[in-house]
Amino acid sequence: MKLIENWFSERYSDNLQLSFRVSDQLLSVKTDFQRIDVFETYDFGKLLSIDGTVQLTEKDEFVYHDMITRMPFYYADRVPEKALIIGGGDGGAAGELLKLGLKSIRNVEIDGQVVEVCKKHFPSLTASFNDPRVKLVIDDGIKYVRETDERFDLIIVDSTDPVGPAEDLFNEEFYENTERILNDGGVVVTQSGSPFYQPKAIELANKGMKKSFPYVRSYVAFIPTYPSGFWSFTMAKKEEIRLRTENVQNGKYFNLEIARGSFSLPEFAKKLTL
Ligand code: AG3
Repeated sequence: MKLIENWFSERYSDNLQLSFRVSDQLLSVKTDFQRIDVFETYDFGKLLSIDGTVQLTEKDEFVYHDMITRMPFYYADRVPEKALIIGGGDGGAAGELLKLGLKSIRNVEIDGQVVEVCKKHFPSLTASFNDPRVKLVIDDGIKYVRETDERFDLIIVDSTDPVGPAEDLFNEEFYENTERILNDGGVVVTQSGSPFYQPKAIELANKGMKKSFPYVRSYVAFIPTYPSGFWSFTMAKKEEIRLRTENVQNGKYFNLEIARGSFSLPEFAKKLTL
């Protein structure tokens, strides 16, 4: 008989947390940048946590990865060919971009250990790194966008929350550099947190992007394992944000109604974007 129950909790504040009952802790490692843990949960499959915050679970990663790739893909003026991913060491975003037919994907992850951990525990996501169209670079994304001369049609910022190593991925200098290396008609997108619990993230993304881009909009998705289950992303363009509706491939979450409707924000969230 099992007497002890084990739980992993992401703490939102001193008074609130989301807990997953786990059957096993598969790994815990402290890297130069952060702490990485992998748990086997009962309800969501394997769960990857960084510094105590849920990054992905096997059961609901499809929502996040659909929405951080398909939205910018179909809101780019032309079919994107070349993409830059900042973060995304699990390979999930790169995998979705491969499905969409991207010709070249540069994935710049700061922490090589994230990639190693995910290769072991989430091999179906990291499989994208074996595709010759994907080039994985272990480097600081902030420095990378500052120094590169290459141009991209999509720039996807798949980062942790704006505290710790990812903080500077939400500032004006970073967005200014993304503007410089973004092809005309292209899209920059970032995850921008829970409008309810982390209003600062969506505010920072909107303020920062607006300094360099004339068109900026936030959209939302239902991600049950992230704080509040109501998550935002923010995209920026040099041109008007218009949907390409020809040959749209649905994802497991994304479809045309979602493409249009996910920009509909409740009033409290809309205020954070102004
Ligand atoms: N990166 C964004 C996760 C942010 C979650 N925040 C939190 N749980 N407080 C996801 C990585 C997936 N490629």
